Amino acid sequence: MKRSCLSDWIAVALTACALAGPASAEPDAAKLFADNCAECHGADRLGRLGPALLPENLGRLTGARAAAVIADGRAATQMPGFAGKLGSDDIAALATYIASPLPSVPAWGPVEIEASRVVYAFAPELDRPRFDADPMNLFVVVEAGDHHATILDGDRFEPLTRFQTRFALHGGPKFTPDGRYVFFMSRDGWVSKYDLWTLTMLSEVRAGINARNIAISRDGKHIAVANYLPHTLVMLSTDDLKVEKVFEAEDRKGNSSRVSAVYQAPTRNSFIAALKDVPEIWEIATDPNAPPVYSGFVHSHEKGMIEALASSQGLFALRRIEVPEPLDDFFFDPPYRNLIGSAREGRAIVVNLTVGRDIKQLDLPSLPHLGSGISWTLNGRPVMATPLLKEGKISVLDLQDWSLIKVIDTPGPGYFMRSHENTPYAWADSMMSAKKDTLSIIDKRTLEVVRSVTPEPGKTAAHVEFDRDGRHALVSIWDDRGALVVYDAATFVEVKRIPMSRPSGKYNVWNKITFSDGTSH
Ligand code: DHE
Repeated sequence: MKRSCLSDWIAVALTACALAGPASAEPDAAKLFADNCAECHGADRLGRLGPALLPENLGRLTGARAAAVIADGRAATQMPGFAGKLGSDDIAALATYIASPLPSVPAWGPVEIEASRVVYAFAPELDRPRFDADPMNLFVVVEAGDHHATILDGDRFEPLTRFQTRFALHGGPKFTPDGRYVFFMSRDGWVSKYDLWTLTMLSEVRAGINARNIAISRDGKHIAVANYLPHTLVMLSTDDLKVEKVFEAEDRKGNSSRVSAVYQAPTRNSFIAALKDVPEIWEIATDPNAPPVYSGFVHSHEKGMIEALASSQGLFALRRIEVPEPLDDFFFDPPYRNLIGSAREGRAIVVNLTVGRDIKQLDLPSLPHLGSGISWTLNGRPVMATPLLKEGKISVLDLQDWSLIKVIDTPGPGYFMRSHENTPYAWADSMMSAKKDTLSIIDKRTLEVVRSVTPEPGKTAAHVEFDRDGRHALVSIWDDRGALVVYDAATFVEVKRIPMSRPSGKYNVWNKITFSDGTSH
């Protein structure tokens, strides 16, 4: 009986199979990952030799783009192509798998951060650099194409060295106040300390799983790391990258949040961070004798009243400022008295840091990219200009009454703006448009576009940085076979072209450590 039942079942199953045609099993993406990817990218997808493969870290590298990298590999990296080994269904399944979020965010606290430390070298005591170029006029150039950085002599425009970085550096590297050390951050949360005087990588720690940006304190002793994953703001010692404190990013009711960005406010001796998912900004004292404001008052929107703040004073004392809505990125006025932050749908919110509350809401024509704002003085009044991310426009705002002075038209939406105290011009790109190859040069006195330059027709031109005295503007041709193009900042004539692999940002030591008005801070 038993046997006949079983044979009946087999017969039914075989018939069903025959009717359905050949079996078409779904690829087992988890197994494919374990067999082919885990060795380099980690069984947990958090990265090992290769980068983390998480949606937060991959950014726009998803879908067909991710499948193409899996199939063909990545030039100039250790990522091989899998097209010869895996079929297109397997590759598509892997692309989908790495774009799916992890079921839970793994712990990444002080223990994990400390365990990640890599020490390559110790910095020797030196009076001067081991080269004869001006250490104050060096450029650090991030080459995103093959994940390298070049250190460039800013007088001769000759590379001093070029070295491999962590995968996908993002945001501005930050310099110690003496200009000797520079800190890089990768989207995977690695913070790397590099000695510019000996041209040596010193040490690295992984401060998060997906990081946003870093800031350095006024005294150069502390680094703050803003993380998306996990929801933390991490304080590291710049000396040896040891963990000093990990703040869980949550509002006073305990709602957890990503950290949008963190910057140094030098005149306040503090870090200011915006939280992405809750309407709060934080001020964190980097002065062991933090001023009384930290035990002062903060405005509470919820309670509609001024509320006493029960916070301790001293190093890393936290001051919470409630804002009407979460801020994505922000910009300070030159005295660091106010910040202007971008909220949803093109709204910008001005927060006065002295009184600790918002004082103005502005409706800008479309989403402002405030992190790229620059400031200068126009007819005796401080002004700022910021590109808009969705329209070919630049908004110019009066920083005293926050009125919109002018909207300057450019050929298309752009991302970055730059100027320098010693030039009357500001340079802006249109990198997110059909005119991605063209930069607009704006006269800061008349607010008119006076020239445009196209370093290489058809190739994206973006991110400008000036040399120390503002005589040259360096522009990236954002292509795997790109270049850094040096222009005379007065005549707009090309002076030199240095081949590079998708150079993205470039950062001049002097402009950064002096907080030049024309550059990002
Ligand atoms: Fe950036 C800076 C956020 C996408 C290249 N970018 C920054 C900073 C923030 C930020 C908060 C300021 C860091 C600092 O200076 O400390 N960037 C974001 C985003 O939210 C966004 C839109 C989405 C994301 O994927 O993170 C984003 N950024 C990009 C890119 O797609 C760019 C063009 C290419 C890339 O490398 O990823 C890009 N971002 C840059 C660069 C800077 C930057 C080159 C440094 C600018 C500077 O001059 O300081």
